[in-house]
Amino acid sequence: MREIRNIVILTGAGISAESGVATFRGPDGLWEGHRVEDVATPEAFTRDPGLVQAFYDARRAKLKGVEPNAAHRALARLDAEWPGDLLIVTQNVDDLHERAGAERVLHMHGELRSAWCLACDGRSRWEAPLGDGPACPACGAQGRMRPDIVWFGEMPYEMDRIEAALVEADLFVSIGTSGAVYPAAGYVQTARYRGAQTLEMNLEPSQGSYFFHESRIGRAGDLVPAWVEEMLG
Ligand code: BV8
Repeated sequence: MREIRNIVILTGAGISAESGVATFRGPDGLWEGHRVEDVATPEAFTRDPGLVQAFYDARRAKLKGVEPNAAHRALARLDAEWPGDLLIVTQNVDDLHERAGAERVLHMHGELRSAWCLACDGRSRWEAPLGDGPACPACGAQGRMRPDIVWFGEMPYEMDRIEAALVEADLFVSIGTSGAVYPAAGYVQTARYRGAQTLEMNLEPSQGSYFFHESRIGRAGDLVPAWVEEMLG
């Protein structure tokens, strides 16, 4: 087994579950009776912008009431102390990795705390609701802001940067994701094909469990700090 220098960590909703953030496909996975696939699409936004804005306004507001958990804090410690390359690629749109202190974080599906103006294409840090059609801080256009979130059918952010990190990875770790959504669910295969060791930590085997050399089943709050201890010990 080659020496581990470069690490890519993919995180999903399961890493934020113990912070009280709802996952997508578990028992708490519906929002007001809607499946994510039905509201997280450009078509839904065109058809019923008020519903989609309300979905994201509610989740953005909830961010103020949740805190990073032990798994976020452990990854932040690894980020700070790991001597080689490290990249946390998160599917999550919350800010809990950053609030735990992690710096090398890439939000491939966007962020709740960012708004995207369709008039000027500008992105702005955003805390308030978008449903009441606020003006864009950059261009002043009224009611043209959408959540800066990658919806189904839209291109995830920074795909080239992610692919480059996967190609160089000696270790690929997947934490708290069901492996249901592409292209993220295919990253383990890319990394493994290039010779990386692959580890998944999840409450249950993910849909891609077969592709991992090792699978640790349990809560991220327990498994991730123990794993970071192993890596830094
Ligand atoms: C795209 C933002 C074209 C919204 C989201 C085949 C190939 C390529 C694409 C497709 C394909 N087939 C279908 C597609 C299209 C589609 C797709 O994958 N559909 C699925 C439903 C089949 N993909 C897309 O549209 C993507 N774009 O393909 O563009 C393209 C393709 C390739 C190259 C270039 C261009 C865009 C997908 C992004 C959609 N947006 N989010 C929002 O957040 O509101 S996806 C949404 O699902 C979230 O981002 C979420 O992060 C993501 C994945 O869900 P998970 O994070 O895994 O959460 P989930 O609830 O499913 O699982 C949680 C897990 O945690 C569970 O396993 C549970 O057991 C575990 N857990 C729970 N508690 C704990 C725990 N684990 C540990 N500890 C705990 N305490």
